[in-house]
Amino acid sequence: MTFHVMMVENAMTSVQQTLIENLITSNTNVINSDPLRIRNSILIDAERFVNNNLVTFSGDFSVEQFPNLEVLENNGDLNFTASGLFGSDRPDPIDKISNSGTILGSTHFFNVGEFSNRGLIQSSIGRIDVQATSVDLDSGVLQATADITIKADDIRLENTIINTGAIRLDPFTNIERVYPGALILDAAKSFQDGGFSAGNIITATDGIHLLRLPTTPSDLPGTHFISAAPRFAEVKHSWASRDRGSSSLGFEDNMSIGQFTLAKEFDSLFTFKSVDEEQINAIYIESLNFIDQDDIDFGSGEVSPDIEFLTAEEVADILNIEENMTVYFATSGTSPEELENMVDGLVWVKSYAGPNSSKRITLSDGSTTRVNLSLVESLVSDSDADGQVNGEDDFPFDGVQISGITDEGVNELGQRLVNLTFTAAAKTFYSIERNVMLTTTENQWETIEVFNHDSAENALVTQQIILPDDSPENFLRINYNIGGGLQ
Ligand SMILES: [Ca+2]
Ligand SMILES: [Ca+2]
Repeated sequence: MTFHVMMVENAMTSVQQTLIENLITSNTNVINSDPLRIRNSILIDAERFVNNNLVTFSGDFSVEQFPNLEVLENNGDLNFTASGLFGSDRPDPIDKISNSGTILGSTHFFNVGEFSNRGLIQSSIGRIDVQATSVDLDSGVLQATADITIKADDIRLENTIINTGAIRLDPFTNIERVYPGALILDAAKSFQDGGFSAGNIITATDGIHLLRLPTTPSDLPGTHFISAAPRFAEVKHSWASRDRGSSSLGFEDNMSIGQFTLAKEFDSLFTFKSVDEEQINAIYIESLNFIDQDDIDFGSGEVSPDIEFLTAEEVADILNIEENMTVYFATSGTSPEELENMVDGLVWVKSYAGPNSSKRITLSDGSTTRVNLSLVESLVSDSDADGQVNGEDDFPFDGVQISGITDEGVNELGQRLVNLTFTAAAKTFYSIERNVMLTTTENQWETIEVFNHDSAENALVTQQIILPDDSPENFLRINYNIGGGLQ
């Protein structure tokens, strides 16, 4: 006897997941578009494996399950309970891994030619180690409960999130527990971050390291690094940038950073050091901030709106910059003048006015210019030396007022000497310029003397200049760099 069943309205849903005992496939290309829950063993003997749905199994992802894998494309969920050994357990790397879905395991080791992650790769217990020729993390998320190492010829970030280590609430004690994770970055040839608006958020609970300058160095203006330190713990940072002094040149093709936030816990210590003891290094940060860990969401990098930045005294307690390392910054929520005074190795580059660190202001002649944000808002610096600090001065960058000019006669070489007296601002570089006819154009002003007022105080100074020839008329003016420095 035979029954025929006719479905009039097909609205059936499955109520029980199907478990597969053993899965064995063998083909050059294997493409999965079904949910595969594997209970016992999986063997995918393919050169190219594409997962568009769900594959879940126990144990490792290793050469035993994927003996001939050259290309892995994951667009779905790839979950396993133990380690992901992606090419790291065999002599040759896997040619290409591209993930736009989710890869979950306890820990991951990648040894790959071309590695790209637009999805999520997460390790629930251990580290993530990526060794590849090229690493593209555009729109991808990497999350590890321990260290993350990315070592490649070329690294590219854009709209990328990397969470190294974790801070989680312990459900039993209701106390936040920190899982330490150090981030190690090592790009041999190039390291790009997608530019100023790239929106990369990179967090770590056990320090951040850049092991070398790539052979084609660039900068990371669109990347926000957030370093959190556990209670009573020291976290170490090293960075391979060249030390170019307090100059905006330090921010050009030198792996400079858009934002760096240090988030402290009770009695934590942040140490910055050079990559090794043989070299002198630096790190250039546009916006460097010091906060309490409670004021930041560690995973997303979101800062509480009513944040209070640490005082310079508090920063001095948590920051340790070693001998052959200098931390340069352009702007900070903590007073830069006080930071410079209180922490050795911390230097404010007030001459730098980058996208994260500047403000467009109008000068008294109506023209506009971009100026370092902390300098404009400073309640300590008086850049035009008119007696009003910048933060309270409607026009903080007025011209130099010359209060005295005297003819000092002729020297033994027959050159005329002139003394100029003016109020010089602290740590500011001046150029004294001459023109022989006022009707001439701007480019006929010539610099005849440069003068660096290196004192930390504004002061009345007298500078003697030598006129270079016996021109019957001499017009003199004094210019200074807004920002004070040479650049
Ligand atoms: Ca002023
Ligand atoms: Ca003024």
